[in-house]
Amino acid sequence: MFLGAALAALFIALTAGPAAAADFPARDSRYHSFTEMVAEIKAVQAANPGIVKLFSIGKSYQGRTIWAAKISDNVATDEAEPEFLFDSLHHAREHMGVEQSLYLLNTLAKGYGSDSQIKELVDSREIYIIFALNPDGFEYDLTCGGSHAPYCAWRKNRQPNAGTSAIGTDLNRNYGYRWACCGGSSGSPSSITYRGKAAWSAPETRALRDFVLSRVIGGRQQIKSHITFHTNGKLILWPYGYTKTDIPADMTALDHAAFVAFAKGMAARNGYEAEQSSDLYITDGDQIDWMYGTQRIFSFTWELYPPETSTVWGDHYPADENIAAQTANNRAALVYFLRFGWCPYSVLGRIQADCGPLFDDTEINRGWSLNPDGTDTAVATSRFSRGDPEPTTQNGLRSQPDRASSGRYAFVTGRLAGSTPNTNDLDGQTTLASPFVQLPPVPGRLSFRYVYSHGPSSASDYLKVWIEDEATKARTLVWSKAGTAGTIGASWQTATAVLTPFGGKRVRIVIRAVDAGPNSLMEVLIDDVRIERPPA
Ligand code: BZS
Ligand code: CA
Ligand code: ZN
Ligand code: CA
Ligand code: CA
Repeated sequence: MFLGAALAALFIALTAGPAAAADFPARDSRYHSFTEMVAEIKAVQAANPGIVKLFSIGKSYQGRTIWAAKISDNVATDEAEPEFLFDSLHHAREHMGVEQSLYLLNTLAKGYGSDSQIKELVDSREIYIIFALNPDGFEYDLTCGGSHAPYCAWRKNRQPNAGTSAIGTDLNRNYGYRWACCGGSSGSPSSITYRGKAAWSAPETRALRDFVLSRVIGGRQQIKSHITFHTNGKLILWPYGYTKTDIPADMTALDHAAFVAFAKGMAARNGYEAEQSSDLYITDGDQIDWMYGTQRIFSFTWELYPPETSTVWGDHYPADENIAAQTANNRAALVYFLRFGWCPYSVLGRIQADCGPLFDDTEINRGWSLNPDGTDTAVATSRFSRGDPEPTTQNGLRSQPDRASSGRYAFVTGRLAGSTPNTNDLDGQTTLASPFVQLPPVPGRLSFRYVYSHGPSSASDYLKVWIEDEATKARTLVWSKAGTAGTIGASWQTATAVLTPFGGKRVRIVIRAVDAGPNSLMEVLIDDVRIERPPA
């Protein structure tokens, strides 16, 4: 009996891990199986240890490793370089994506010693590739019988679902941004677009999420641009998938313009078609919606070769003779993406204004601190908060605008509508501080958008902006505006200040509003804070 129990335990130990490796049939042997993929990336690392470092972002449901590589100079060190993310194989049957990721790895690693453009990209950026987000599906897809054996045309992961024999979650419907919102996924476990029982119910999406969140440093997301490789249709898709609206409230007009221009720039280089992802069909809980919606990463889905065919087999199993030409066809578009993706606003010709050391449209939390000195006297409801300003009118005059300067959010005092003291009105002092930012030797200007409205006031009311030197803690006043006797209505204005005295320093921006004078309504809003690049 003990022996029986021990044998049973041994049997469980031996069978609990991933099943034996599956492979492509001889006619498609140029495709990499999961095992061959792992061997290939290990060989590339071994041949290029100075610039390629493999790591794992976590495990699949069945316990397989989700492999990733970092490619950069000084690869073991986290340098202050813009970061890029690529991933492939959310969907098991989309094997060309793995080939595209391996092509990219090889292009960067092999080109480093011989191609000056590749060397420059690798030296100045930190590039991450996640090769197969869905390794369980990868293996399973090569294990079916029937007329297309060994292919299964499997899409989802291999996670069981309670109360049914139907297996798997569509990983590209399981992300936690507007999950299940809009009819772009299925609640039925037997569907190929089953979204899972909750957002992030799949270990594979959690692993990707946790890796991306680990790249938020000092409140700022280091990954600037991202491509997820899918098949098929030869398309470049930008967010959102959840809505057909071109510029919904959770996208700024500027970001939309950058998405369109950047996608078209890539498409011009590989002959794909660029469009909003919902132009294909509505999806919810998909990856790029989460990447942009919560992280403001310029995130694209590439639908690789082949073009749309009439069958699932034609769509997903092009002969392996196509791999070399079709992955190489994307070289120029990938180089372009790596060149401009550190700041896609540069594609719009906005490099000076929008690609400096700091650009914050306040649509997500980018690491500002409230009350940094602990000296603020305004109560919580009256202080600055980041949110959607509610319109307020007092004595026929608009005191708080109903719109942020960009997108839907701004920093706003007493955010809610109304003029109740200490609730909607600022009373006392409230202070915001940006994260610390390294300025170049010759910095561009500080610019920001603001509203400063008030009833009859005096110079003891003010809005002031300082630059604080991290090393000395010294604060220098660079801009200020004081209250006046008249009544001033709300309108968005642009302010600028010269930063040349702070060249080469690590600094932060400190913004303070004080309502200490006559007890009348005072409102302050701040949006679109930029430390620009100097004019070229
Ligand atoms: C695919 C198609 C893909 C999907 C399309 C899509 C991706 C739409 C991202 C929107 C956003 O499976 O390759 O259905 O996931
Ligand atoms: Ca580096
Ligand atoms: Zn896909
Ligand atoms: Ca804004
Ligand atoms: Ca207010």
